Amino acid sequence: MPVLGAIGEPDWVPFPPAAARRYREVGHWTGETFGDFLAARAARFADLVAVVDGDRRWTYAELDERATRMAHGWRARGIEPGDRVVVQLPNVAEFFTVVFGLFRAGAIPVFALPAHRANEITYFCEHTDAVAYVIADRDGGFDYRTLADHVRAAVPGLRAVYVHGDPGAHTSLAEVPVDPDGELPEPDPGSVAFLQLSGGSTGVPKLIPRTHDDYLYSVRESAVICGLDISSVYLVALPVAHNFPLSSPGVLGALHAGSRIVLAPTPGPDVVFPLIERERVTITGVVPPIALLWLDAAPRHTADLSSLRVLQVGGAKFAEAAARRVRPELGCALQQVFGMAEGLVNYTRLDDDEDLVAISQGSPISPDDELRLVDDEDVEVAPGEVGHLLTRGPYTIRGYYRAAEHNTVAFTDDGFYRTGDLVRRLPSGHLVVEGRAKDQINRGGEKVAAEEVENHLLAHPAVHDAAVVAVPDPFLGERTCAFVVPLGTPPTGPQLRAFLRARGLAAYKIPDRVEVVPSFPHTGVGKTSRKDLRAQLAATAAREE
Ligand code: AMP
Ligand code: DBH
Repeated sequence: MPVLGAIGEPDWVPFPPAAARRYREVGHWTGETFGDFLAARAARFADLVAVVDGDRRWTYAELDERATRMAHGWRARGIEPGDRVVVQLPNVAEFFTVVFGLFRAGAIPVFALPAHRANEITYFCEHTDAVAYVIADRDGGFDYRTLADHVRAAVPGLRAVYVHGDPGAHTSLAEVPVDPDGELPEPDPGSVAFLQLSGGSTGVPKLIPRTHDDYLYSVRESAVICGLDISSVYLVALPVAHNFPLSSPGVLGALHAGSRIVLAPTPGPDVVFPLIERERVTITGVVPPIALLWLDAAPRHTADLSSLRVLQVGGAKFAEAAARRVRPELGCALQQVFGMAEGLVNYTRLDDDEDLVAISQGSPISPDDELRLVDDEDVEVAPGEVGHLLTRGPYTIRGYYRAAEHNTVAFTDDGFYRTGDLVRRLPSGHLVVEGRAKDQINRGGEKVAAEEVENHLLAHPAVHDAAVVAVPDPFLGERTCAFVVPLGTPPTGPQLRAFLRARGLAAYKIPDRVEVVPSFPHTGVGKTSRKDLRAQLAATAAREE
């Protein structure tokens, strides 16, 4: 049943009863909660190593015990079932004890990313009426306690800030765990387990309510699709709370399969490559800009990467030109992952042929994922044509958290989520992402897909990365601007244009403007932020006026 929030609207949109019944009947939803999930894994894999963080190695049994002590600690500190707690931790082992402790206390973690600042965190705390906020003292040169001071002053409802490390004026996380005393609550598996975030390409991220039942289904299936077992070692290079490293198959898939999780503090090759060698890592997942860094760093590194079997790349379109470099240059298979925190996740399969893996973003997890490819009028497009992707299924939300108004535009009346992605479907059922609807550039009526032009630019030997965005234009409506990060000697605009023409690109797709920059702005998880690139162009335009 919907839980009523302060504003009188239901907090979230549950699955319709008939759909929920069916997902249970066919066995997608098993009725397991996250608290039970960890207990079951610990019973099965007790003495195997679950988590490696620097020199610390926790077995499954130890992780389970620590989570239980943390759960009792949260209860002792007045955290009630259903309370929201904003968690913003770097890649440290405590992420697991905090989050599983909250699950077992019946509380609802809100998964912030380390890159979020006052604007986002204040919003998460206010919008969810969070009672507590969990941080690390410092990370990546940033002091989160100062951020917490700011957030506490702005959000009176926030009762406490728990700090991993030196707490300063706040409370030490190390003081929370206590010996078990009394019963822990038993949440309904059909209820909201946590709030995940959407990347928020415009404005602040939206909050995504995921249930125990729906999320654990996607985790179990992902572990199978990605071939995880007790011999697998999954390295977390992206921020662990992001949906991709959390669940596709991510750390939860690794726990499901009895695999070992290795936490990397940062994704750069100088940190990650030696870790891959030391821990004999078999699989990891990154966003395209990081994959490019690894590809370019591999030849000058001596670390032994031979244990790596699968490099997953997802979060944004991985250009075909880059995809084809993975096996020859890193010596492992590529798996493309096209997912969203709202639900639907697609994978190329480990036995797909190399061409399919290079050009497609995979096919859905579940036979019950319903996909519709439609035109601007919501009419289904012909097979093979590009359309807006709408989806509904056993692990895709039916509405954002406390967002009744926005939900009327983000979902269809019959519950399909409007992904905002433009895709086409190959006869094999694999999807090819052609871009986000709002990233398409409309140059006087001629549509330019940013990804297509970027793919051609990436083929130039002096181009490390490329991003094409729209610039407002009084005559054409929009023109194209190609931002380029050079590799070695920077190429010039005329050189790049000549290169694209030589590759047979249509004249209207040749970038009107080329900007060579040292690096791109990134989103919280490390995707190239086209929003920020557009903002940079707008700021320069304003200065020039
Ligand atoms: P979010 O809503 O923040 O979870 O981001 C999900 C969005 O990231 C998707 O709707 C896509 O636009 C994009 N995305 C994720 N994976 C891929 C991929 N492999 N290729 C292209 N776009 C992707
Ligand atoms: O970008 C994403 O949000 C994403 C990418 C790959 C995701 O949520 C996922 C896999 O689960």
